[in-house]
Amino acid sequence: KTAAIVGCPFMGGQGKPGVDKGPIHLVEAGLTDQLTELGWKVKFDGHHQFESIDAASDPPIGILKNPRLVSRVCESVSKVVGGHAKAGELPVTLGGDHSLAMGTISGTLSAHPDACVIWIDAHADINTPETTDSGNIHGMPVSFLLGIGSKIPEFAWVKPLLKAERLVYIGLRDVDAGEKRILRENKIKAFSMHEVDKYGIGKVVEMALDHVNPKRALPIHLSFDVDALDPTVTPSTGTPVRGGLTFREGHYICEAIYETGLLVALDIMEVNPSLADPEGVKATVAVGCSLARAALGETLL
Ligand code: DIR
Ligand code: MN
Ligand code: MN
Ligand code: MN
Repeated sequence: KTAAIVGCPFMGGQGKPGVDKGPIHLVEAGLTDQLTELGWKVKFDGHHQFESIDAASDPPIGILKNPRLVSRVCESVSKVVGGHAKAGELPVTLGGDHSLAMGTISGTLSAHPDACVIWIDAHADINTPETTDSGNIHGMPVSFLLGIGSKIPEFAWVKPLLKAERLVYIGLRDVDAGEKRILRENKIKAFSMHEVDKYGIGKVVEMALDHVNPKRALPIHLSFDVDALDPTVTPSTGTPVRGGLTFREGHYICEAIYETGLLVALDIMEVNPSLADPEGVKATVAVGCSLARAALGETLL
């Protein structure tokens, strides 16, 4: 079994500098060796170098910021992740901002068309060009993958390969009004923090899997935004929201998905080492690594 680390030092999907340093910190904290310890053959050939586009050549489209840059970067990430997946390797993509998931999930679906997506986040990241208030594309990748919202020619490479019934969320607590309407209209299953409180994380993960993967037969792409966890656990992230998952709830999700034996791709996103104090940065990076280890088979006993 081989894991391929795809380091993506990218911040163009949002406005806070530093998130592009997330993957560098995760690797420097020893992630590759940690996964090797777990019995994986780990491939890491350096962080991906993305072409840059100067701001003058990349004016907003509507209010979408850095649209051409985000599109080109995600297209190249899609090819890299798809290539690893087709080679039978497990891509572990390190962000970088969550717009990258447009690329990682496109890549996964190119290799595993029947894959389902489990999206762990405080946010739904499902705004469309019509509903976005911020213009930050990290709040929009899911709508592009589903093919909802107006089509932007610059993103023509993104194929609407994800079906609404193959997507489930856990951890939501900061969902825009337009996003709530999209979730409702498309009957997308979401377990917010309210459901985590009500049922407990064990039951929520079971219900989430029952929804997207009833026979436990489909490949799983796990896209984990570290802001799903409470800001006391992962303070170094761009859009922290109080009332999040505990340390154990976050790790439980990863452990339970590993136990299915169906994981084919993992994203660890939105670690921003420029935010929070040094202890907070260290804690956040350590949690990014331990979530990845849990998803790749680390157990408590
Ligand atoms: C907000 C925030 N819904 C937006 N989204 C974030 O900008 O669309 N996603 N922070 O991670
Ligand atoms: Mn590579
Ligand atoms: Mn996100
Ligand atoms: Mn988020």
